[in-house]
This record gives sequence, structure tokens and C-alpha cells, in this order.
Amino acid sequence: MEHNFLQGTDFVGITFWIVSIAMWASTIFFFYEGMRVSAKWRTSMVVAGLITFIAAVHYNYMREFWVTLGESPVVYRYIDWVLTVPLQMVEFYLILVAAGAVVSANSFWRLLVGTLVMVIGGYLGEAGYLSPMIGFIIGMIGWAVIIYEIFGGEASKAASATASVKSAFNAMRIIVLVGWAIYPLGYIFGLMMGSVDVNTLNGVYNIADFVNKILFGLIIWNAAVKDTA
Ligand SMILES: *C/C=C(C)/C=C/C=C(C)/C=C/C1=C(C)CCCC1(C)C
Repeated sequence: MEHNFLQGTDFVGITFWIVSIAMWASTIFFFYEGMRVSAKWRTSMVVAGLITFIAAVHYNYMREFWVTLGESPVVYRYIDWVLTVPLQMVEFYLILVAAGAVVSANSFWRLLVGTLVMVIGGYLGEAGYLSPMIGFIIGMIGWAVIIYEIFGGEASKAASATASVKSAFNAMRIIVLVGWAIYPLGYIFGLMMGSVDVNTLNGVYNIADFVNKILFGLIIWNAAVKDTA
């Protein structure tokens, strides 16, 4: 029987469904909780909710694309990332400001340019405009710029801050270093092993998005609630 509904054997399709619903639920949670934290955290909570909201909309399309065609929803995935990854840098910047760090606009622009190079490099490699290897190298350069900036550069110096702001800042650094590392792994095992493995690629990306958007928002929420109390 031909139909376009999710099959119980389509495990990657199941992750698309779970992540899409989790993104909607987290969005409601972040917006709602944002109303009860202290004023200086509200923008951060709104941005966390915008990130999961943008992802939720794209996951609805990606899920249908995958279930119907069984192919990688490359364009939707990267439109999502080109919006949400820079927003995460905005979030990082907001935490720094809340932490009392003096961060120049230049530092913020370096973070932003790093994310764009990373995402555009990945897209060109995945969509076939460049070889997967060249796209990967460009993407890694962008990521390296971000890592340098938040571990060694100006944005690494969170000055006077409460314990909860400091722990939020550290957790965000770990997200960018460890949580984000899941994506290049998906790219390597999905695209660079001689043949394209769409299941590995999308399954790994879906798990990574769950960690880096929802867990990321929960870290900020946790700091905001503790700091408010
Ligand atoms: C919400 C979406 C997020 C946080 C997406 C993050 C994406 C990356 C960290 C992608 C990284 C990549 C490289 C470092 C190398 C080239 C391939 C990419 C684009 C997968």
C-alpha cells in the first residue's frame, strides 16, 4: 500500500518527528518561563525561544520532506542553521553582557562571520557546489574562528559575574566545543566515507539539534531562574 505516513521502521523519520514536537514544546516553555525571570534575562529567554521556534517550523518541513522522499532536506536544514546559529552567537553575547564583560562590537562581528563561513561552507559541500572535502575545510575554518574567540579571544573574558552567570557562560562554551562537534561528525560519516549515507547524516544532525537548541536553552533558563531567586 502506497502512502506517505511515517513507518515504524523509519528510525531517522522517528527522530524527525520527536525533534519537531520537542522544538514546539520548548518554544512555548521558553517564552512562558521568560515572563517570570528577572528583566536582564528576558531577552536571552526570548532568543532561546526564537531559536527553537525557527527550528520547529523548519523541522515540520524537513520531517515531511524526509518521510515523503527519503532524501536529505538540505536546503531547509541550512536555511534553519543560517538563522539559528547566528542567533546563538547573539545569545552568547547577551550572556557576556549580563556577566559584566566588556566585549567590543568587533568580537561580536568575528563570532557572526565565523558562523556564516561555517554554515555556508557546509552548505556548498552538501549541496554539491563544492566537493564535500572543500566544504568541510571551509566549515572547519569558520568553527575554529568561533572557538578561538570564545576560548582565547576577547569574548573569553567574562569579568565580574554571579556564580549562575559564570556557569551559564561555561556551559555555553562547552556547547560550542562539544555539542557542536556532533555536526562535523555527522558530515564526515554521512558524506565523506566514499558514498552518501543519508540516514547517518540526518540521524546525527537531528540528535545534535536536540542537544544544541533545546539543552542550550535549558542551560540559559536554569541560570536565569537561579539568578532571579
Ligand atoms: C541549531 C543549529 C546548530 C547549532 C548548528 C550547528 C552547525 C555546525 C556546528 C556545523 C558545523 C560544520 C563544520 C564544523 C564543518 C563543515 C560541516 C558543518 C557545516 C556540518
